[in-house]
Amino acid sequence: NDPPAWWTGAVVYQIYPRSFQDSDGDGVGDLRGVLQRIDHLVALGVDVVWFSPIYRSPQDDNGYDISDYRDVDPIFGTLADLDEVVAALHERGIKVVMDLVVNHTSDEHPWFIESRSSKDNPKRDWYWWRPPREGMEPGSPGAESTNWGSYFSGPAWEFDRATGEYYLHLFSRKQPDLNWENPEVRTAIYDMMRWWLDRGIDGFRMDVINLISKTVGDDGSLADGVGDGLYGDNRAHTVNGPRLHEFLHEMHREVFEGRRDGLLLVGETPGATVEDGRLFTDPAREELDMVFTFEHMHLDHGPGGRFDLRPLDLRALKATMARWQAGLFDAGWNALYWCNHDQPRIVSRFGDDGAYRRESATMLATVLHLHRGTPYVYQGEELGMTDAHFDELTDYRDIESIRFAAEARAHGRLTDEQLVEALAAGSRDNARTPVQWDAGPSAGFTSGEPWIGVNPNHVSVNAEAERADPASVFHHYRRLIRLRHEDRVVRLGDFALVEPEHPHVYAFTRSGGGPSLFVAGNFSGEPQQVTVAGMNGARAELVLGNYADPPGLEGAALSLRPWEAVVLRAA
Ligand code: TEU
Repeated sequence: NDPPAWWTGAVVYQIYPRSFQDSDGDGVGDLRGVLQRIDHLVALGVDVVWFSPIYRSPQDDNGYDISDYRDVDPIFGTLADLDEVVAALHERGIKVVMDLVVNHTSDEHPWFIESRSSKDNPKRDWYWWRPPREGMEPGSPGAESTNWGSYFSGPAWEFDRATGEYYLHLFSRKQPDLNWENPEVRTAIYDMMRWWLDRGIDGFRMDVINLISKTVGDDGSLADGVGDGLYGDNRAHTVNGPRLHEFLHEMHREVFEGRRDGLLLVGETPGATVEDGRLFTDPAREELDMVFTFEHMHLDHGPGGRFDLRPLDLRALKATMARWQAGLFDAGWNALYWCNHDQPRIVSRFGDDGAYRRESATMLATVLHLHRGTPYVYQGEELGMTDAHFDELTDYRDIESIRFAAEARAHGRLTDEQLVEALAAGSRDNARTPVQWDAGPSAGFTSGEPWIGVNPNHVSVNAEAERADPASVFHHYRRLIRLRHEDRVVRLGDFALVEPEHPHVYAFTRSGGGPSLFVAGNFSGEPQQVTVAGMNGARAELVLGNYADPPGLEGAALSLRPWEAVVLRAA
């Protein structure tokens, strides 16, 4: 990037509005609640806010099922409220990125209501409709036109009795997939995107954007996935489909041409490899600025995926992150994250949310934020918020978790006890408990009955307490963000792992464009040793640590306490 794009030195904060701050006592967060908390964002020092969807929606998948792209859902407020929030953030130099969910709509979107009304409706081909498989009883298991499974359990096809055909939904049955092969669909989406840019927003986070191109035969046929079981797999046929880059480049031309500067375009790309990442983010290709990879978020998945978490092998994490650092170094850019609304809280997942919550949360933050890329902070991550640790199935709200539990019970795969354990480790609801603002009732999130349980540890883990404690997770994130703003090496320096085979220490250097940095994080509750590289350890300056006193440094030999993080700068 020459000169480097503005987002190479930016930090993005993700707000999941329904769990951020409630202003009207209905127990669900809303836009006027965001206005109450802008000082928190300013104190943290973030440059961009990304809002998870606030559009009109039946809320089947908490807003990722949109029924009107050009209106705000009443539970979040009004378009006027949104304009006020955007203006308030812009006044403070904070950009606003909206969530773009265009792989699918809600089944209550007028487009789908028309499409399903009859086989010859002009919008029939705006979605994926297919007759039952030859010779199969309509509506019976296996009659679907492919064996594709939904990401939310069960088949990816729903039988529509009125017209005797199935429609495709990679997610819930209330989220029918749009047919991007149809130019009318693409035109309608580009119109909507321009409408949002005209309202002054600063970019988009594009939901599962690499699923929009499906592999279709000349005769319109879709092929079975290669996974086993009745509803085998859809990833083989819906990830990075044949026209994906064509569509993204067309979108870039139709929507962003001539208004590109100052925007942030980040794609959510499950299943993308580093090579895909280069194709998406090489500026010369005019597609996206950066993408969220999932590779590092699947390293602790057993065969059962997110509900079958295993201990993390740190060497695998280091290798994956280093591959993405190297792969996008000379062309493209990394989005850096541990947390979002779909992932368990990182301090519970890769750290220690008990005795060493503060140390492990700040260590994890230091390691991530010192990589080359744009860091994303998910609401509450800056407080070291932990998983929910729910102990009842009725505590859960997320459709993915609820359907997983229903399927697992229906097939007797897991006992209820095993199910509670699986969800407690892997459910997306771990990230969706209300932000913990203070030690008061409902953690200051709502004066009403919260839509989902508030974590009882809010009495000690909360923004008010952390703002008052200079050693808190909050202030550590604030220092990391300031360091990125101030130090060009953090922003653009080369990345190189140190002691890649060390099973418990994540160490690396950043160099070029200024004094080199050496970063080390102890991913264990035991003392560890590592050798300082890239500088004379004895003369290095301690830029940032997460213990009150400096680490043990004898020459180049660095001793790390449990979950200790250290950033050294060459003299
Ligand atoms: O997530 C897509 C996605 O990859 C995750 O849902 C993941 O595949 C799933 O949790 C399986 O473990 C995006 C949004 O971030 C998510 O909240 C939506 O539910 C989904 O798309 C559909 O819009």
